[in-house]
Amino acid sequence: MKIGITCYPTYGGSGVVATEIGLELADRGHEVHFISYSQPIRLTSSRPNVHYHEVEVSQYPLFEYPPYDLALASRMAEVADIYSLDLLHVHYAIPHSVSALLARQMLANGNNGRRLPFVTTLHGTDITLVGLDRSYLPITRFSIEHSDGVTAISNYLRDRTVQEFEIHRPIRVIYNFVNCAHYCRKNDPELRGEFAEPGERILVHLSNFRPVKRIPDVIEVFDRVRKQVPSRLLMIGDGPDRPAAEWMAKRKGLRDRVIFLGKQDRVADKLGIADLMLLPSELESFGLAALEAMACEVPTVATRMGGVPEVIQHGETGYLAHVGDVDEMARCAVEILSDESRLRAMGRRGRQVAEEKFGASKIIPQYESYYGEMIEAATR
Ligand code: GMT
Repeated sequence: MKIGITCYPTYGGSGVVATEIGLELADRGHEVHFISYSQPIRLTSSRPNVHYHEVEVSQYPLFEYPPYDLALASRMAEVADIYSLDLLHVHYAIPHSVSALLARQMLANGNNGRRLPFVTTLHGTDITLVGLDRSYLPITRFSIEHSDGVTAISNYLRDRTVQEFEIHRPIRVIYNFVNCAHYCRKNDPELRGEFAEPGERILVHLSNFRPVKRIPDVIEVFDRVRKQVPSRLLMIGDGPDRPAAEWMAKRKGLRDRVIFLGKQDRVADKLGIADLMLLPSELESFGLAALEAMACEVPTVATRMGGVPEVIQHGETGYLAHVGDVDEMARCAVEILSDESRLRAMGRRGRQVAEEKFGASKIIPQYESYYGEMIEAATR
């Protein structure tokens, strides 16, 4: 198949998932065309079957808000026409789904009029935050209703979309996935030694540091843990709440113990040497960071919110607590970090679940068959 993929190319779960899907499809022999305003971050080297088309957005004094969604629609239609794409797959409804809708219409009205089906994958904040903003709700709802196919990354997100947007069309749940060959335990004392002394535990947090991630809770939990377990905290990622977290860590005397790494290209290396992941989010529709940690045999202490319980089994592959209950999260963290054999057993179980339920070889064929259905329906 020839597939066009559009996503937010910067750091963030939906862009990561979109890029990884593209790379997996390309490895399976499909032709993949990324269409976006910059190169997706995990698309680091040139690969067979992978193409990238940049969307140029012109700046004119008249455009206080340059119309990216229109430039994207034009580019999608152009690329689809020139490279004879079979389907567009857009990640994050706003505005990608609307642009795809326009591109489909443009192609249908062109010289060799044809239907270019498109699939919208809902990731979370496009529904739970942005999509529910009154100014975006009607157009988001419209583009979901008029997509050829819609997928959601968890049952939680599908149900919430149906309920809050009053959607009457089917939405297929296809879980996020992890490449278990790439995400795995790294028994590398040298790399560990870059961040911690022998005998110290390594805790890790990975996110875009937005308020929904409750970054201050990460620091609060760690502050309690390190009083009982010698440890360090790696903070991977960047975003608006990073400065407040840095300030908080300094104020609590944790400057040497909390290491802010910023945005990282080689996330798997850092997760692979960690002992425990902290994910105290207000809401996660899935929690990709927890899945990547699981593949690296790293259990997660997370909040029991959204789609997280579909990923983490409490007491088996991690721990789930109420939002804001930093004492409980710290208690769970200390308990597991103090019991080496249980920590490793929980890590191994997490790896097994990651492989069996969320491995690329389980999930990618679900997308392939869904694309096939949509392409077939469009040619009928
Ligand atoms: O909140 C983020 O991390 C960003 C956002 C995105 O679209 O980039 O993440 C959402 O999609 C991820 C990938 O599917 C999911 O793992 C996250 O749970 C989801 N975030 C929320 O629901 C808050």
